[in-house]
Amino acid sequence: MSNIQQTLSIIKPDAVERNLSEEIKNEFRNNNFDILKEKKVKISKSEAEKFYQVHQSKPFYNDLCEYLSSGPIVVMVLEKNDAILENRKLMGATDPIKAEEGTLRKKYGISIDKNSVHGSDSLDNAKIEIDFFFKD
Ligand code: IDP
Ligand code: MG
Repeated sequence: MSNIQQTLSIIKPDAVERNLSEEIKNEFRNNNFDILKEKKVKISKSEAEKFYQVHQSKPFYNDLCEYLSSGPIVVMVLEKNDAILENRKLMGATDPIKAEEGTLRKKYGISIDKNSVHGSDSLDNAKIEIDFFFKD
């Protein structure tokens, strides 16, 4: 049964800085994701704090927000059948050391914080995150 979804993807500062954006976008295309929207932005620390507010009680919250606001990022709306789960599979585990062979985080991630990509984890969060970056 068809279950077309949209999910928010972010190419994080470590990957943009290493000029991996085009290569990573091609990974999505090769895996049959349609890139419906995309933009390169640099967000402020307070915007990062809002984006990651679900993590505000975590010990790494401050570093995480510093990091996401440290340089340009590429944000995209990806569409595919089961896009949310399919993107999480393509990304691999949060920690690149634990990510499976062939996943984006295994290929491009440097460390658990510099793990190159973000992807929404649920339908509700995908809507919230897409609105966060693309609501006019
Ligand atoms: P996810 O990106 O795989 O969904 P989350 O648990 O939602 O992982 O965490 C959000 C981001 O916070 C991760 O992508 C990673 O960059 C960072 N992070 C998660 N756990 C840790 C940690 O234990 N130390 C440092 N950074 C972490
Ligand atoms: Mg997450």
